[in-house]
Amino acid sequence: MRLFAGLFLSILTAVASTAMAQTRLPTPSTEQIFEQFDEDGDGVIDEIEFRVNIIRVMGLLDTNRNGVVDRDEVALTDERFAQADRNGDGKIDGVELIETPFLGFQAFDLNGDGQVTLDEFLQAVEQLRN
Ligand SMILES: [Ca+2]
Ligand SMILES: [Ca+2]
Ligand SMILES: [Ca+2]
Repeated sequence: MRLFAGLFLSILTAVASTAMAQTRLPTPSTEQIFEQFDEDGDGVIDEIEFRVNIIRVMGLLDTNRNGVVDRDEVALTDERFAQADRNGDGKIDGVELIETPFLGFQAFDLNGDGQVTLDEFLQAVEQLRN
């Protein structure tokens, strides 16, 4: 479970810094990140909202603005990076990021009903941190 924690925490940090810029709160909680993902504010994250935010986060990680996450743009071991970089071209593109097992929608929608609740989000993040 620890394999993608580095990538996920990079993403949380990236989302968090966006939230901080908007709200000036010192350290966004997981609940605040959930609210950031819940675009329409209906209290659940659907798959579209999830993907939109993962792609948005990818834009934040992509510091040299070449449209993909390069090896030096994310804190991952070689082994972890290789698992995310499925076609082995040394870059993580949007499709690869969305399909990364630990970052995919299915990893968060624990009961498989097509919506991620705050409880599910908190549980999934907790699992990533263990
Ligand atoms: Ca929503
Ligand atoms: Ca790739
Ligand atoms: Ca669910």
